[in-house]
Amino acid sequence: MKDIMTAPFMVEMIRTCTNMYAHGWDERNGGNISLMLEESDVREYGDVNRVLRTIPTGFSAPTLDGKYFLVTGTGKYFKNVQYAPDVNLGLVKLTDGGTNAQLLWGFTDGGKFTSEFPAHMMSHAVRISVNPANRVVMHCHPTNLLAMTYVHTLDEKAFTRTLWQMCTECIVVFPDGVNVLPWMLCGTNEIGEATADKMKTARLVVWAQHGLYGAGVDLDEAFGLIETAEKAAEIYMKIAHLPLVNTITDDQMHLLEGRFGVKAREGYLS
Ligand code: 2HA
Ligand code: ZN
Repeated sequence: MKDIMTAPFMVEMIRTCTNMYAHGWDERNGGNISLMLEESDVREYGDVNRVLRTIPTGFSAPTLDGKYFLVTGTGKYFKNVQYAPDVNLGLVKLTDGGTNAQLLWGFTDGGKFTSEFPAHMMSHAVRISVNPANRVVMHCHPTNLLAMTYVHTLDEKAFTRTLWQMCTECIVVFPDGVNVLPWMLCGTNEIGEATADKMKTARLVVWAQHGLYGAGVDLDEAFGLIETAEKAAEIYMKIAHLPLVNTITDDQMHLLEGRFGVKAREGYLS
């Protein structure tokens, strides 16, 4: 049996939390990540073969029954994950139609998974139905995207088009665009359901005046999506108050679609 601290999924998770903190996206206990794993990913790590505790989830997610998730803990700081992964992270297996989570490793101080677990699990259920390879849901508080939700319309098409216009590669990285939720109370099943609904058509979902959700096939993809959208928002916040002299036109966007083999969200380009 191998030490779980050497597992590639653990190493990547710790590096990602550390990197997100370094980007300033996860102040204090802000942000949370869940990484879906299969039994085949975890079974060679001896530490995960017995149930330490069973934690009710407060929702049901039948399609995720039997899935394993490495997830950040509620109230835990991304800053600290690298120093005490076994306190700040947990490995759980969903059982009983997703209504219970068996803790197999981590949360050694008696803690539990993120308060945003419903939004994560409901989003996973939607994303694997769109793309069976999806494994990651990531939430954070990127500064410029958050700032943008105070000064830009929250209309999804307009929001997406603005981001696409800020950097040439945006339309290539997120041709599906960015969906937007108005301010809602976080940590609830309601925001979880609303987020999951938005995840049907895009891998990025903005929570106005709060932050961002990203989904991807691995930690790199989800991180890269957020990083690219945040870069675009940063440029927007630098130029929004200045006269706009140039932009990327829709004709140029169509050239990018052809060159990179992507298709922009239906109806978003003229
Ligand atoms: O986990 O970011 O949305 C802290 C949060 C809640
Ligand atoms: Zn948050």
